[in-house]
Amino acid sequence: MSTLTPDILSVLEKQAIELPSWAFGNSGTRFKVFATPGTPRDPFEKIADAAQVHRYTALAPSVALHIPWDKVSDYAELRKHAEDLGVALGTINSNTFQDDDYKFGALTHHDETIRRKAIDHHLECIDIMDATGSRDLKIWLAEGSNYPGQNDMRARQDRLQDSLQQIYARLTGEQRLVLEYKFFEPSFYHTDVPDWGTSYVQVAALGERAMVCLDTGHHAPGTNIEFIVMQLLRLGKLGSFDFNSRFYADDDLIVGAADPFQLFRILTEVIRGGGLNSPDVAFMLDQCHNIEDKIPGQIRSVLNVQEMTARALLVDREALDAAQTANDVLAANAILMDAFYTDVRPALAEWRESRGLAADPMAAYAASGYREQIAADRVGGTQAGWGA
Ligand code: LRH
Ligand code: MN
Ligand code: MN
Repeated sequence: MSTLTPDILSVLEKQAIELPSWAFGNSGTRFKVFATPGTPRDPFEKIADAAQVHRYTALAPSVALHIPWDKVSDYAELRKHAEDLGVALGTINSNTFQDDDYKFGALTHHDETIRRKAIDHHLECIDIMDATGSRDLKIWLAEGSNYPGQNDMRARQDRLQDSLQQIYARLTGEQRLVLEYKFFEPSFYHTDVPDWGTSYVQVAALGERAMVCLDTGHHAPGTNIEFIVMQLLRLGKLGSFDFNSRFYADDDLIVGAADPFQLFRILTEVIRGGGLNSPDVAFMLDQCHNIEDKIPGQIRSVLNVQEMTARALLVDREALDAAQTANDVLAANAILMDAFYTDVRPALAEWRESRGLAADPMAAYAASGYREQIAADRVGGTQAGWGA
């Protein structure tokens, strides 16, 4: 355990990463959805699979739900099922992107009947939060336009604010609203919440319990995401992350797979801004496993976040401050790179064992027989929701 000090390990011990229920369903592209044997057939089975990830990593104590993908008749029963398996129900994600009525907008729609329906969907999500004990309502809007002149962009911002105010007013106690931005897709010309600035403007006008959600896959290529992280933390408005990684667009690949260095840089800013293990900043995954097995895909993902967090915790802050103050460009850069290039995997494996966990969670899961069991037990597993 040479590289990781007791101080660093005690920070790592508190790390919690929320899993998305939809990562356990079959998903794919618009070209093909490949089925995986053993795919869950309902939300109860998705939660059972998520609990496996927590069992082998101690990193994933909660599961986010997507409504209506995870609609059940009794949310108290679902909550009890989760708790019996050692996990909690987390963020509730609304969904206004798969209903014909929302073709031209939902919370921004000029037709008051449709806008009302979209607001009511969010109020129903908050009812669900009351039953599940969830704190956060996460809103991502697929709204926008494809052609210049198609819509009055400004009027849509005004209607969005009005809709969000009605939703925000229904929150009680510790509940929060987090608004996720995405620069394009499914709309291609304009998106109503395309960037962190728009999300910030919209949530700042609501109040303290409204925050921004940063999905790492939702930026133009080359965007300095860690700068956005820094700024939102500085403003006290970074509510949550949707972690994933991408090569080209919103690929939803395993976090840290495409660009581990970017993940390291993001986590370095999270630590710098006091966002690590802070109750204000929820760490979530938002991923799909199109061709790989889902449970190991999620295990790999949370381990990637843990590894890059450990490396970011190794940054010698004092030395870095001194180098920055001295305008020693190369020394400052070298201090960061020293931490990034430190292989923490052996130390983490040793630490896991010392806590009664398997040194290699991937291997332990593979040897457990769970995969074979669910493949035999479950027939006709569900799609995650995309195109469903
Ligand atoms: C949109 C998004 C959003 C949805 C999820 C399934 O691209 O990132 O968070 O809820 O994907
Ligand atoms: Mn997302
Ligand atoms: Mn996305």
